[in-house]
Amino acid sequence: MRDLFDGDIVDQRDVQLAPGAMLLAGFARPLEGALIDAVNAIIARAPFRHLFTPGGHRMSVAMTNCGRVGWVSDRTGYRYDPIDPVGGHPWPQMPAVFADLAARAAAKAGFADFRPDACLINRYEPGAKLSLHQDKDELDFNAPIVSVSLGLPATFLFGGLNRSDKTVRYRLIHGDVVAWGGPARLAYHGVMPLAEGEHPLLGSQRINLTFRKTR
Ligand code: MD3
Ligand code: FE
Repeated sequence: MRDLFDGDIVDQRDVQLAPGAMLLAGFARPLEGALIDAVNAIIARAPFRHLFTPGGHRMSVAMTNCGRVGWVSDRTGYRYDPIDPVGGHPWPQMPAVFADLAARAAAKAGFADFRPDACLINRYEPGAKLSLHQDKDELDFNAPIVSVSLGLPATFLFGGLNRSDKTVRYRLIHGDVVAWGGPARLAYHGVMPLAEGEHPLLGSQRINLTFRKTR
């Protein structure tokens, strides 16, 4: 992330949540239709599924992926896998609209040349949550993770480098994009149980895209 120079225009919907964590509020809004169409094409071939943790717990968030590899969890552990274990075939390709959005958002947040090779797609229905965790299954922690929120709003928890560090809560709404890099890259984070609601485009759900460079 670079410092500002004299003459730079500052978008006031861009907010640094923490060092390395830049919220681009509403950045994905202009693409909402194309993004939802792309998600629907992906889930026709790689449906949402509830993964099990290595500890044997069924996750309340349903997941799928697109890109060269996808994040999977089962009794043997977590990994990035080129094959969707449900269908036994490669994950759907990452649509250009996804890759372009992720790269533009990362650049705007100060992370040049972000080329993700995986996109994990999370679906929250009311009550679904994601417990506090770190994203550390990727090999390159120099690259940021870019997240895109669609549908119902969520309360996101952002902590520190230790699980016991205090957490701050942020509301993430439809169209919000966040780039998480630098000192934020290995911060603990999670999502509070999704509240009931009805979104005009997505109904009673929240969909979150996370773009990752895994190697
Ligand atoms: C901060 N997803 O998929 S997105 C995940 O809303 C995940 O579905 C949440 O955590 C969701 O792993 C949060 C925001 C996010 C994503 C990755 C991060 C925040 C992050 C990685 C490091 C630090
Ligand atoms: Fe995460």
